[in-house]
Amino acid sequence: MKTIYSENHKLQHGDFELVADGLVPVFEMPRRAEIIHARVKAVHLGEILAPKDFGLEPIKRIHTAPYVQFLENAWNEWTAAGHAKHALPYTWAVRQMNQTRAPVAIEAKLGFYSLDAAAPITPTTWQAITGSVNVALTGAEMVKNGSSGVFSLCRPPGHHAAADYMGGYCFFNNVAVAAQYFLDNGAARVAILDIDYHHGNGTQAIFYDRADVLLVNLHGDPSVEYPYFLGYGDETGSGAGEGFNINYPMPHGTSFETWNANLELACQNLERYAPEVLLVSLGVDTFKHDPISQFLLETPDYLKIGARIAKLGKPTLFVMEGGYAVEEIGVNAVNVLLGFEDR
Ligand code: OKP
Ligand code: ZN
Repeated sequence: MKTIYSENHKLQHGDFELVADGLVPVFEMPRRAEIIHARVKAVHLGEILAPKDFGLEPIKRIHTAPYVQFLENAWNEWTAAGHAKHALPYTWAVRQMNQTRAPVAIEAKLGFYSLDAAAPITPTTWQAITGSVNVALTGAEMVKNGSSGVFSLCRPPGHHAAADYMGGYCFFNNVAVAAQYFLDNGAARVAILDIDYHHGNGTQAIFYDRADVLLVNLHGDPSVEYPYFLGYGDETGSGAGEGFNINYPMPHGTSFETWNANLELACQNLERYAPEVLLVSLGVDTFKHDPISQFLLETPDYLKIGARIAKLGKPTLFVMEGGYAVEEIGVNAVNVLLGFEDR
């Protein structure tokens, strides 16, 4: 299997994120992708290719123009306003606040275009996030042209980002942009399987009322787990999209046995939908030693996951999402790909 990788991911390196006990060093760090990259090489997974530049048009098929413009200009506006540290939001447009009139001040825009304070904007965030989308799109183009499986080693991740908000380390929704790319290039039925520990709220929000993308999500129960406000089992889609969103929330402490039973149900739903192409939001923060997560999967389990996905028999694009047990992230992520290839 070929891997798409860009060194540009290193241009996203936040200092701090806000957790219950205050500011701590970021979990979503460049070393994550470096370890995965090293593992891809160590097992000779296949050729490693640099991404092509697809420009902003495919991004704007998913994200609103004002949001894209906000991200492009945020750092300049932030420094022009006299700030020097990484930009983080601190005021949000909740419920009865005006959620349609974009504010002018950059400090306000940060809150208007975010769900939390876990997506720091740095001087080089823009290059990193456009690079990450290009990694996803380059993989998508190869799958479109006949590859049976490609690994887009995206960083930063994307599945918490919606059409017009960032959050949870995510800015552009790489997997959603790639899914739309397939639809815009001849596919009529696309499926996304999100196996990251956290619910992919951004991907769900983007496709919720659409029947051309089936989204299946396995994740921590949102009543007790980030992103908290989306990801329940009764969220099944709306309008034309009714039935095309399937959530499998699971409690803290979920074992592989239970998780895998839900993967089986997820795969049966994917088989019924019979997509032309499958995208996998590949997070390995389901690992039992993940520092911010509460499932109990072990390293060999990831081989079995890859093998089950391969059994679906669809051209498959793997898009990297989360995983914060940094030393083990390479073995765990690449095990999914090795399992897919029956190695
Ligand atoms: C991104 B992905 C933990 C705080 C959690 C954000 C988590 C984002 C996860 N103490 N904050 O889905 O892996
Ligand atoms: Zn996650």
